[in-house]
Amino acid sequence: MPDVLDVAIVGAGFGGLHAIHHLREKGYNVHAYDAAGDVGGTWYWNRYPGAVVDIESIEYSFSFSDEIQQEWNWKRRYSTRDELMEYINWVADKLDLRRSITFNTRISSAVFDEAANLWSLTTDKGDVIKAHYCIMATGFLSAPNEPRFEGLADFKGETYHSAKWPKNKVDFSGKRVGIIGVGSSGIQIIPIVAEEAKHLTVFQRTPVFAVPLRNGPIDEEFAKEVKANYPEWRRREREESFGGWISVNKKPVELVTELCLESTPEQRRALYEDRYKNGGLAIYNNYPDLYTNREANDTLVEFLHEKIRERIKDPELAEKLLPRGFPVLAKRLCCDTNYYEAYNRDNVSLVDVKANPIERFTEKGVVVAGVEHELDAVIFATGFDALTGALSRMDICGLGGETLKEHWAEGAKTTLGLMIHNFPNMFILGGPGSPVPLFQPVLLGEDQTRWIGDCLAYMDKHGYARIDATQAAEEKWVKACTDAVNATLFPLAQSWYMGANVPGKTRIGLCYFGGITNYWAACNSAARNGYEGFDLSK
Ligand code: NA7
Repeated sequence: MPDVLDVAIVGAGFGGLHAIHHLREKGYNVHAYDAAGDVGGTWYWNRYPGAVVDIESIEYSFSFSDEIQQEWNWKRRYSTRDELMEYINWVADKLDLRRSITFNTRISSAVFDEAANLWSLTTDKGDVIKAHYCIMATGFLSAPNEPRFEGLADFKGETYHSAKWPKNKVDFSGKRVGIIGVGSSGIQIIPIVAEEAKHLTVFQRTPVFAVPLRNGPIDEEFAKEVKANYPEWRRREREESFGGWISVNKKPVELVTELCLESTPEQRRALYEDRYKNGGLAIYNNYPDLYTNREANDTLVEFLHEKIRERIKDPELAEKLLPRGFPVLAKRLCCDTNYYEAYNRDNVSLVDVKANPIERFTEKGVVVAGVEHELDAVIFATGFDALTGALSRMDICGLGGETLKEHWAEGAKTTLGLMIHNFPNMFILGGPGSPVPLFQPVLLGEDQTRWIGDCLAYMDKHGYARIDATQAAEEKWVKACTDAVNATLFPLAQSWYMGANVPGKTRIGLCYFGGITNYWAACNSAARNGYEGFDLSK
């Protein structure tokens, strides 16, 4: 390896792997670092029982190589974590990516050397890596959220976090298990652990909207058809979709342009049933006013309440599981396999920790409302310090000694979700200010990397050594993000999209909610105009 890399990449998940390949192909000297023992990013760590992706396999996959798209055959309609890991490993081998990655190595700090225009990255082993550019492919759902519960250290039972699950199978049989958290991870874990544990106690703060995933073996005819038309599918995912996926009931669907409030109840019902029949995230492909108008949104709330009630035998319990008081889709929709049905079992009970938050842990269990729930094991499915956590937990220091923590003290700020003012030559994939939570992250990562690759080529061509987002451009982008989110119903929910799930985190629209087309129009226009909004210097 050279003394100074062209590009250091932090992270070897989907984004980092594609970045290695793309930039290597462009002739750059690239090396990536990952704290994990292997490729996979967040999928490497999220080994919890039931882990599965909520976007159809045929869409949640790399698009940059037709050879890869054609050669790989998906087994499941939605890939389990294990199948995704097989795929990611296969891609890494096929493209010989591992020679450009150092595993088991966490980057603990990154400091910009202003005189030399170089990033110095220090690893947890004390090694220092120097690079002209640095790409943070650190993932938007990778830094676990681990709430500090009083007395947790006294608890004598086992503890697990969904995002740091052990490699060996955990055996819950005969045990009294508690689970805190009913987001996507919790609702995937619950039905499986319920079958194994002696008793499962679910500590629920906010009930979620969950719809059936309807997973199963992939329909091979459908997969063949998509493969035969991949360029058009990918184009439409990128240009004519809500979230980067277009498959609904095995057909590529158009964006809905009619408004909910201008449709008849019968038309609405037909659309909702159609999306529900597909399962998974198809519901996002819906009336546009569901995202902006509470009255419209309520029609879908009502529809989903009805569907949830049908799945739970005890009507009183069903009421406790119904999400209320915030718009549907404003928090990430959850996709489940037998989640609500798990509550029909005798060995599953629900404890509301909204009205009465968890008081403390004891040696034996968890105390809520003065009642001690004795447990042998507790699963924390408490999510992530999303979008910012992976970066703000690293010591990153830019121009004039400013740290990223200082820069983001009042909330994350970026330009186009790609760069941060005062942190030159550092790019982010799927970071705050990007559309990542609302757009298929694999495709977004590919496209952002292409933008970065083009930018590096431009810098080389013109002899520039430093690129930094201007303060004005950053303020403009933060305003664009704020205006876009405020035009929607998203701020009405306490979600990780808004930074509301981590105590003490600034509540701000953490991503760009203005739509993928507008996002790329802004990024491409900046590039076309000689990287307008960025200071380039020699
Ligand atoms: P989520 O969706 O953020 O869910 C975390 C869950 O943990 C959620 O139910 C939280 O309740 C709950 N939580 C967090 N802290 C506490 C405390 N202190 N007490 C009780 N309950 C708590 O994370 P996931 O890992 O499930 O999913 C993240 C994304 O991964 C998902 O959106 C998909 O995109 C894939 P809350 O809702 O905050 O009241």
